[in-house]
Amino acid sequence: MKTINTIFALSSAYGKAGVSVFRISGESSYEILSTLSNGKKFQPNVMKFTNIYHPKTGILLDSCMAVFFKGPASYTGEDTVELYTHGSIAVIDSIYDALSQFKNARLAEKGEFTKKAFLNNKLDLTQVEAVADLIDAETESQRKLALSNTNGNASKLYNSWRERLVKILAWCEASIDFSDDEMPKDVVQKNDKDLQNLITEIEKHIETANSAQLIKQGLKVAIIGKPNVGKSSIFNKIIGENKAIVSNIAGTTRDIVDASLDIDGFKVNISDTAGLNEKTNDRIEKKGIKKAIDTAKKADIKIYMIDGIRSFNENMVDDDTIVLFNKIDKKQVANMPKNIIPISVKSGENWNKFWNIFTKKIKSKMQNSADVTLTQQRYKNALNNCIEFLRMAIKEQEIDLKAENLRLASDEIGSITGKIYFNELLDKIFSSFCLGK
Ligand SMILES: Nc1nc2c(ncn2[C@@H]2O[C@H](COP(=O)(O)OP(=O)(O)O)[C@@H](O)[C@H]2O)c(=O)[nH]1
Ligand SMILES: [Mg+2]
Repeated sequence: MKTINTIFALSSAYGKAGVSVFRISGESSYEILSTLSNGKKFQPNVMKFTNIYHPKTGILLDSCMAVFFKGPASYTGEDTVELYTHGSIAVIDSIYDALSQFKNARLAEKGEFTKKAFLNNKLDLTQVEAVADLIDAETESQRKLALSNTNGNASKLYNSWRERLVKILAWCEASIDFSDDEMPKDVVQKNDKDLQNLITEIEKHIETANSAQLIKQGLKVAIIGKPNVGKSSIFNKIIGENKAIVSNIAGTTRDIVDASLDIDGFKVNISDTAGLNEKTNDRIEKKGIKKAIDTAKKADIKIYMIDGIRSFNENMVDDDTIVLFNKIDKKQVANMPKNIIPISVKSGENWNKFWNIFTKKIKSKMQNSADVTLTQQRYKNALNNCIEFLRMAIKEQEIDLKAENLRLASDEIGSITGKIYFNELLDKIFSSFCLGK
């Protein structure tokens, strides 16, 4: 049986919209477009207005714009058609029905268009994963991070490392075949030095892995302090809605209240916590306090709030803590310590001062997202393995074992871009895609 390799899917979201986009990719895509449009002719890359008719009943389904891309000059590398229809559920359903009539085409699997692009060498795996990240991007920094790798920044870096390794490997293999007199002097020492330099570069690169995690998953901010100081009030003010209950009854906030928001293009996960009330005997409140302490430990930035100097606890403060003295509309404090910002959440006094310090701290935690290429945990694992093999290669005296370790090291880097790939890995990567991409 011949496998059907022409695929189709709705590439935009299913639902009511101005326009919906269908993609068809594979050798039969032009023929399908021609049939749907009653024999109209299409030039590659030229968008044309056309009516679309049902291939069985001949009923007019929609008037739309259509474009044909001749492979390999297309996203997938194959002949591809895109239809820009009216974005109505009825139109979408009718076009799905029309496309299903063709025996030489089938519905695409998740991520299959991008998988074709990978298999046809239009994209490598770092670009494929960046496409998925770009589709998921919610903030400006996530967009920049993903776009940088979509454009091949990770590919360039990892390919250049792999090429360096392959060159050294070539020297090793040459010295297996040739006698010492035929080889340039000091070649082994020079190569070992190059390998050591590469290890240092890779190690430095691995240090940026946390930046990508912070950009993708969001920076964690915890608001902590004694009961009734105004933690829930500032939490609500930061997120711009009344999500946490504010009251003058101590112990009102007992569980963690979380919210995610976009601050100056960065994803920030902020948590309001239960007041740290050492005196309580309430079992539930005690549990809440334990959770508050755990949340503070995991936070990248802490906002520690007080409303009296006497209750100020130095031990709560580290480099990542912003200390706020709240309620200055009620009481002013003379000789406020320098590292404490006086504020009134209620009246808004000094709000801008706090906000500037807060956003500066957020930015200082984030590397420029366009410079980070280590965006996936699997790159980090592969690079750590690569370093192990490089260390073994340097130590190894036997030249053929040295070569073998270099080969393994270069395969680890190759697995990042997909120069060496395994079906399992591909299935895992493409299964996270949406339909039509
Ligand atoms: N005067 C004054 N009262 C405030 C201010 N911020 C919060 N409060 C009040 O302090 C009480 C406790 O606030 P809340 O946000 O629930 O404190 P939390 O227990 O730390 O979460 C409430 O009655 C708030 O209205 C402020 O800046 N000035
Ligand atoms: Mg509270």
